[in-house]
Amino acid sequence: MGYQVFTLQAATLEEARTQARLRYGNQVKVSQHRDVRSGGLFGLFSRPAVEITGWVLEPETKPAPAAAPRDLEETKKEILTLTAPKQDETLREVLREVQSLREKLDTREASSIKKDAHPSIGKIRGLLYENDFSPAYTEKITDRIKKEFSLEELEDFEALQDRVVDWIGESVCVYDTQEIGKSQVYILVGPTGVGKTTTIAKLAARYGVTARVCRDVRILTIDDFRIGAKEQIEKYGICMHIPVNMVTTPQELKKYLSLYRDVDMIFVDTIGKSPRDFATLGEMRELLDGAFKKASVHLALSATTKTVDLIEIMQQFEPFGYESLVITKLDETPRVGNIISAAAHRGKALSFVCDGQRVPENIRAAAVKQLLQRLTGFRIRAEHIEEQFAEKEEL
Ligand SMILES: Nc1nc2c(ncn2[C@@H]2O[C@H](COP(=O)(O)OP(=O)(O)OP(=O)(O)O)[C@@H](O)[C@H]2O)c(=O)[nH]1
Ligand SMILES: [Mg+2]
Repeated sequence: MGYQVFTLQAATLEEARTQARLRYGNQVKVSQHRDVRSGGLFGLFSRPAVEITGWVLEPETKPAPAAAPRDLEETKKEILTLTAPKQDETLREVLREVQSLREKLDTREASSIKKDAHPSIGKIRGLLYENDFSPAYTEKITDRIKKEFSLEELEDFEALQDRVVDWIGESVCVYDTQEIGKSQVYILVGPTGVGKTTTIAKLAARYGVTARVCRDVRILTIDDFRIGAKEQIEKYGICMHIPVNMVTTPQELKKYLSLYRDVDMIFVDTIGKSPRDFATLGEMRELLDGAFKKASVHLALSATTKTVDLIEIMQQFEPFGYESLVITKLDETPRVGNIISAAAHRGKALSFVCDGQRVPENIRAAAVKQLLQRLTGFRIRAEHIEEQFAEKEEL
């Protein structure tokens, strides 16, 4: 931006300013003025006048006129033309990706639906149901089949069911019964009538009478609630020559634990109460607390109990901190799916299974292969199972 300097004369200062404004615009600046004489000839007949000198900003170079709407449109088009191929390519790529994902999902869904409806899976579901496995356990197995087996592989039902039997076996956790001999006190808790007293008698005999190396054992019972309970366990004690004592208070329990401190093992039979009877459970827990430091607690469950009830019982007895499950009355049912499902659901290990009323015979350490052999409808390959789930010999 520049300046234009001007000089002009007029009769008066005011007139000179007006002329300047008229000629150069309102922005005109007058920097100085002086009195002069104007007109005349050789200095004669001249009139007094005023001369002003000033400056004015030179008009700016006008900006280019705004692009006409048409021009703008054209520019836009030009830009779009320049970038469009790139955008198109990216978009096409994204669309291709989406399409391929959708196809994959469709194929997977279709394959999952096809697998779900596959007769082999239907048959496995039927077999699991027949064996009393819980719906949740069955779902886990079928989900795993769908994940690990192709549609073609599902055609080979024998191979499929062999794998399922292996999976069932793998889901069973066996308690190391060698642990039992390590703690001096063995406490068996559980709901009413499941066979706690009978099992305590069987275990006392197993460790104190029939073992290769017999231990010095005692039986304590805290069941003074049920009529005949004391007599029942005393009878077993007399037959097996194992002393039986009844305790009703924590002090009494302490007294016996102190009295029997040199004894190898003390088996404690507990009161059979419904797991819903929290008050009694609480009292019993208090009573047992004195023994807990050197005791291991185990939960007796009947194989004839429904899966949901088994799970609830396991939950209710959790405050006792039981280490394993003792399954009784296995002789009363051919099905083991409920036990396997419930134990797997709560992540509990099985220590012993009882399959009859006879003391001391009807008890053995839990073994995966024995449970699998009880599965009905499945092809059980004895040799393979023996190999796959070989348990160590105990005692
Ligand atoms: N068939 C079968 N019966 C059993 C087994 N274990 C125990 N019984 C029977 O189940 C019934 C109850 O057994 P108990 O040992 O008294 O059961 P409990 O859990 O001590 O019962 P409460 O003390 O009343 O809670 C008895 O008739 C036992 O002979 C078993 O493994 N199989
Ligand atoms: Mg009892």
